[in-house]
Amino acid sequence: MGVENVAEDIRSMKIRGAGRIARQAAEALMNLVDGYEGDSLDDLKNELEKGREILLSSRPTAVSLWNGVQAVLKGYRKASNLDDLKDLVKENGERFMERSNRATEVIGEMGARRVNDGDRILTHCNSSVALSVIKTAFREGKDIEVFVTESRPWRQGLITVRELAEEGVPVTLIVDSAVRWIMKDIDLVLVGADTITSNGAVINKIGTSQIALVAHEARVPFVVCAETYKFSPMTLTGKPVEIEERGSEEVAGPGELPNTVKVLNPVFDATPPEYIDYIVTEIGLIPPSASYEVIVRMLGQEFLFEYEDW
Ligand code: RUB
Repeated sequence: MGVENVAEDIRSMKIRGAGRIARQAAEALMNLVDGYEGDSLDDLKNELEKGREILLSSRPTAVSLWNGVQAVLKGYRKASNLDDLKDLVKENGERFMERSNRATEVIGEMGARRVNDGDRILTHCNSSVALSVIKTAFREGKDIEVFVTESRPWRQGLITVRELAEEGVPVTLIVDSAVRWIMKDIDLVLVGADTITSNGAVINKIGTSQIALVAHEARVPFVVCAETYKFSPMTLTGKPVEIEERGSEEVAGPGELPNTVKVLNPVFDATPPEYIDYIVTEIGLIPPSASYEVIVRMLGQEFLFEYEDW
């Protein structure tokens, strides 16, 4: 798929979830160089720059998109001929895809070590990385049961319950407001992340922070499952994470409300580090306070300063 189509599908939520968004954007840039039939190095560089901007403007919150795009374009400005530029983008892209897929697997394996036989797990929305942990634990023969929030307004919880039911995992759907009611029966909360800031706050689907608060109150471990490209280099430089607000029609249909009623539809929220027990990454289980280290070591300052929009 081309850049414009991928950006449109991300905007309209056909492509969703922070990891998928990043991988599809990476693929779109690889396709762009693959399909380029011109013979101008500068022209292809301009196309890549335009593609980058179009992709980055599709959704504002998940830093995985920014990190994925940067990983594919790393060093492209220095390419001195067309073939080198095409090879560089393809190699970078393949490396990123491999890293992303492998990270999901590794996090599944490491996270599953902390899942005990008999655990009742609560998850929110639809995170492929949190699901990797759950599925790995189940495939290892652990007797687990999963409770999934509906996740209004898009109801991504329905995708999660279907996916788990297909695996044979015992799964129950609950409405978002039932979280505190169910928490007394839960042993472990597992969620994904769209962005993790340099101070260890986790930005994920709206409602995540309420779940963290309730888990904290009930002394239930609250665990985030996220690849290192969900950590935000920009937060090191003081840039706040933009919380996406989507249209009112996602919350209430036409004619359902008097026209004096306003609707607010923020789709992500921030969970403070003090409510997070640990973050499972592909480089290990880390406390939220290690986020600064992850950003500096894994993403690097040079990488960051290659672009103006950090
Ligand atoms: C999805 C969501 C997911 C994270 C992590 O929100 O909040 O928990 O993106 O997903 P949306 P993953 O449906 O609005 O994109 O672990 O798959 O990267």
